[in-house]
Amino acid sequence: MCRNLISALKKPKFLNIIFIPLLFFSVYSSFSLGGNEKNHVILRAADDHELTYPTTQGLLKMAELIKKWSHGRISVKVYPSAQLGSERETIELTRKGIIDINRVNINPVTQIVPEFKILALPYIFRSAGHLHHVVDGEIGKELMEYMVSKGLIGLGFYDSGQRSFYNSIRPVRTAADLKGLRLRVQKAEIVKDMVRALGAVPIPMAFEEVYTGLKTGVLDGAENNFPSWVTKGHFEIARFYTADEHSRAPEIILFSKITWERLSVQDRQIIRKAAAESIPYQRRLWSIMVKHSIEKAIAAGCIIATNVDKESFFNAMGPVYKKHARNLEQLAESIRNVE
Ligand code: GTR
Repeated sequence: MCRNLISALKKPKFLNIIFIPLLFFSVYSSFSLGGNEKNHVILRAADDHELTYPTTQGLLKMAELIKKWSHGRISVKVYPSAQLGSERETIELTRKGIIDINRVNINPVTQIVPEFKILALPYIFRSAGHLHHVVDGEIGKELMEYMVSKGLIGLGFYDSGQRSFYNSIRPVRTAADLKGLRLRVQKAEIVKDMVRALGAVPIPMAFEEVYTGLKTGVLDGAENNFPSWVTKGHFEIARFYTADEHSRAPEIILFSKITWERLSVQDRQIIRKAAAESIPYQRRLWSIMVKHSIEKAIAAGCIIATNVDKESFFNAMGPVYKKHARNLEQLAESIRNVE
């Protein structure tokens, strides 16, 4: 396990010196059962955004409610800013029970639970309301079930708005304008294939490395929602944002199945309820953050193209649907039928 953990944490070496002992300490300090500490549970939660970002704030709200409802017996320590590793790595650490709670985007989850590709398909959702009805309803529940055999429990979906392209080279209005641009993608085949289908060059890279990639010119651009574009500083370099809104891939709160099975039924209920309560809270913060991010980018002189030929983007997605939605036709049909 030690070797796996070390290779999973591909962070600067000095950070490994800090975090590996910290993670091991945390594992052994959880579920301490002796003396006055009887039944005291400490859970570690990961997020790759900073503390003020709506997703991390959602986890903090969850932590607060868990503490309150367990009368201080369960503590959740939130590690923001990818301190416990980059997104793909933290998913593995969650499956291994080293991280207990993990807020991630569903795109990298598709590598482990292919059914989640249905939520990552370009232009599958008509609106934020449509997405909410799907993920908060029966389809969302069904999808969570596919995760259990992969060592993950899903506690709910947070908002992530719409992902669109941005770059430092030129304004982009149609799919053809993207041709040849080197664009960073998350570590997920479906996103890679989408960028390829648009005639651009996909470059898989951890979120934390994108700023440097843009700055050094290794990347011409990337794709993300307004808040990520702004909070990570990408807007300072990649100033042309194209509101093509190709994806509404939401965020998800994952819980480690290994940890889950060590908890009592009552504690599981507390955690589920706290996660559920944190969702409307996160979504409220999210809409405020989107508005502020757009204002900040405009004030900084960025160009946001809203008169985008979305049809040209959608029309290029045939190969993505053909490859990734092949076994998911029924699920796609059910999604289309949701109001
Ligand atoms: C953001 C998401 C992050 C991460 C990032 C990325 O929208 O909130 O967790 O997935 O995108 O592109 O890597």
